[in-house]
Amino acid sequence: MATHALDHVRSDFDPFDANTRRDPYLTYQRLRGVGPVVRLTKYDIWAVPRYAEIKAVFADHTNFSNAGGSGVVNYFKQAPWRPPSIILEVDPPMHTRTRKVLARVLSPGAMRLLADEFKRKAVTLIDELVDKGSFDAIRDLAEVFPISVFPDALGIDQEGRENFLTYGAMVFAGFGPENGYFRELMKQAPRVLAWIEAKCRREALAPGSFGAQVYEAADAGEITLEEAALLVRSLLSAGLDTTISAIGMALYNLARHPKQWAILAADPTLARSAFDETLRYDSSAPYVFRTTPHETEIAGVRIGRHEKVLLLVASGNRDETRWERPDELDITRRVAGHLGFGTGIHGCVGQMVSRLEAEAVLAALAARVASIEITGDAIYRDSSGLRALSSLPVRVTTKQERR
Ligand code: OVM
Repeated sequence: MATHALDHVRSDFDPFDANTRRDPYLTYQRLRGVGPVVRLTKYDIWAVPRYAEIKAVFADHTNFSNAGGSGVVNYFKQAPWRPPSIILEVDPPMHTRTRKVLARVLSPGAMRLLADEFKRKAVTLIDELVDKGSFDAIRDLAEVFPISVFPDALGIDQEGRENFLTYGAMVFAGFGPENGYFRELMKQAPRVLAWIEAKCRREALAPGSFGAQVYEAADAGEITLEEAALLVRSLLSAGLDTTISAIGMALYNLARHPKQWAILAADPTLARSAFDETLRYDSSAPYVFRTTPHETEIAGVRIGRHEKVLLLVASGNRDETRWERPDELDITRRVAGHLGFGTGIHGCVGQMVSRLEAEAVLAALAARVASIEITGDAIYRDSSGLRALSSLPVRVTTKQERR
């Protein structure tokens, strides 16, 4: 074999470029083909495209830290745009303490208390839309349903709820390089950050809500009052834009695959696994970073200290060595083990809320709708941190019409 000066492969692939993001899967496939870790020359970062190494890095928080920031900005070298998250952007032992609090607030028992309300609200909204026949699956559904349930569960009042969305957009745009989209959003920062701070205060949170329960953990001495406010901020950061994007992408991918929709319509109890399969097939949170606190290695390739490592989750979810027919959407497959919520100690703590919301929407729609026709352009949102649509015009045919 020839000897190479480099023990790794380089690529000029730009994961944050708007055009690349529209259809990244062929590029992901090529990256998986060239090596377990690839140097992305445009940003001087490492990218990990295969399932096995992504999973291994997720499992190794000592060599791959979250304290360096979950986006492209390297907090070991550069100041973050906001005080770091005390659950996402920290390592153990701090993380162990804060995670325990949110894991309890968002536990299966908490989900059982919300399930009926989520289902009832989904049926009401879906009935309205299905009666119209034509609607925008993003603006009228994916963006409407989470806003109708999550802020209430969190415990904030009606005032200024639109700021919730703008803040989520800032957080996820802040994952990528500082671009025009991020700068434009940040013009609203003074107003939005003041609103966020106000909504994280104890007085702003309804009794019994997720937010109030975080403060109860402070009363019990598990966390400080300052930490309680920051954990509520995490719920405000990660609780809405994420589910909107995921539900939107689920609707888009099911609409694009009429046979899969027909399977779901025939058996709406498949809604939950259908949602997970869409998260595998077309992950709405397509990547996340780790940062090396010291020199380490990935699959034998030396990685220096304070390097950013981009985990291409959406690529691992299409890895042909892990999945049969990876490029096929198949809502009946065994999809457990997909990386769409991450995995390991930082695996999405709110994933059960997300599944509850998506299941409510998809099951209600599948109960009434025999087929979905896309009637206009699917428009992608210009966020570099999330894969999401801003518009998807559809027309639905009900089971009654079909008969
Ligand atoms: C947080 C946070 C923000 C964005 C995403 C996220 C995916 C967490 O502030 O804790 O998880």
